Amino acid sequence: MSGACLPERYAKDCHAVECPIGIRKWNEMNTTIQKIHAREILDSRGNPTVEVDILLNDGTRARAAVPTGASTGIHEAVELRDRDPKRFGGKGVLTAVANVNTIIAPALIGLDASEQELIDRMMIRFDGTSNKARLGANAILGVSMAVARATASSRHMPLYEYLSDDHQYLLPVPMMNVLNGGVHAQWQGADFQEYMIAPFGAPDFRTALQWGAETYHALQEILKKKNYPTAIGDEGGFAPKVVSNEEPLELITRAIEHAGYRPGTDIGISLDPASSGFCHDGRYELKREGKTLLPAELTAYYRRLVDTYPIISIEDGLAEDDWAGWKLLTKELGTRIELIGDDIFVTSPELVKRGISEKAANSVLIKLNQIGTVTETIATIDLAKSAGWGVNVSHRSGETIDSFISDFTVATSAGKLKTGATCRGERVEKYNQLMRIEEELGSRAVYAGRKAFVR
Ligand code: 2PG
Ligand code: MG
Repeated sequence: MSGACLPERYAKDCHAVECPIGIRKWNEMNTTIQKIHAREILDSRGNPTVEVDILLNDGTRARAAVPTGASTGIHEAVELRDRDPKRFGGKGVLTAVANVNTIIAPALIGLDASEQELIDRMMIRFDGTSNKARLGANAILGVSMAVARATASSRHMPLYEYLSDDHQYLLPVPMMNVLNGGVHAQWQGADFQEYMIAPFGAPDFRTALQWGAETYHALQEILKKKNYPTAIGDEGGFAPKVVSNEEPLELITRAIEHAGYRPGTDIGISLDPASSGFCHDGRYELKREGKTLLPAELTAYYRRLVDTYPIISIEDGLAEDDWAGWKLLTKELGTRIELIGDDIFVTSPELVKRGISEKAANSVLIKLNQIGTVTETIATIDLAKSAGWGVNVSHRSGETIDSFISDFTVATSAGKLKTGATCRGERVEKYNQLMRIEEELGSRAVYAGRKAFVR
């Protein structure tokens, strides 16, 4: 593992001290970490999550907050919860907070925050487990993101610029989840969790967002006319009790047209059935339709949807451990649309490597908290890109107003960001941050558009 000692270039006039794993620390740089403090805050569902503050030598202060999922993959890095039934139904994160304040902070104070990889590797080493179960991915990620943001700020750089290797900036296609189902709508509506619109035909990000917001409002009108309630789900999309999993596709296609755009040319549709949530013993139960399907039957079901509607990608069409099903799906539809692995890959380089060699998908979903550090997340993105796979950065269904992923998506030129509907402050803030970035970049901003999709 790299990072056993600080690089030679730091061997200057600094005061060296020994930290628990033998890494020398330096106390006289602008970006030297002076203080790290974590606390428990609430996410957009009212559940606890971790927030981390950091103070550098030059007085720079930065903050980062960790998102939390609901349809979490079983192979994700561990989100440490207190399991104390007397607090937040067991969902408190005081243990993760204490791990930052009493284990991670004392070890990192005195280190240079600009050594992101070294710091991330150190935390992985302190944790010592393969899935961050000891310190918690929520504890580690909070520090990892805060360290990056603080360094950017100390250097008077926007975060997207600091995180970028090549200083080429791609503004992502916003993947807007306008209709919520599955666990995000308490299983009251569609079995499929997410129906997203992707305005890839727009000339720039700002216009894409406008098209998406207009389509969202057109959908609201269509739902009202059908006497469907327009209450929203966890990610800001509407959560009507539709009659089938296909009905939302009809409604959304109509909404795109009503808003004045061409389905499939201006705006495409993306699905995240999140099928691990309705897979039992290798069979997929579509309760809305009273059907139980085998992987091959579900694949045929998707094929018909792809033939009928302007679908450009399907995420988690099959369940997290159904590798055989994934391979079949990729064989059947992989030349036509993006097949994005979320629960099956959980942003892990090892699992993505397996996916590439077994041709089990052609695209990956990227969530920082599934793996737990900024460094590992970037490694997974690089790996996917080197195989010609699509890359999709994603929020979690439980979010905060932290817009780290907006800068992160631009910096890594991922090309797509899914972060909910144009509704709910914690979702809209991420889109607004992208508009600010696009404005700041001016002519250096390139909108990813249709090319962001590998198929
Ligand atoms: C997903 C995510 C985000 P959750 O399945 O892709 O939309 O949901 O954060 O609940 O895992
Ligand atoms: Mg998903």
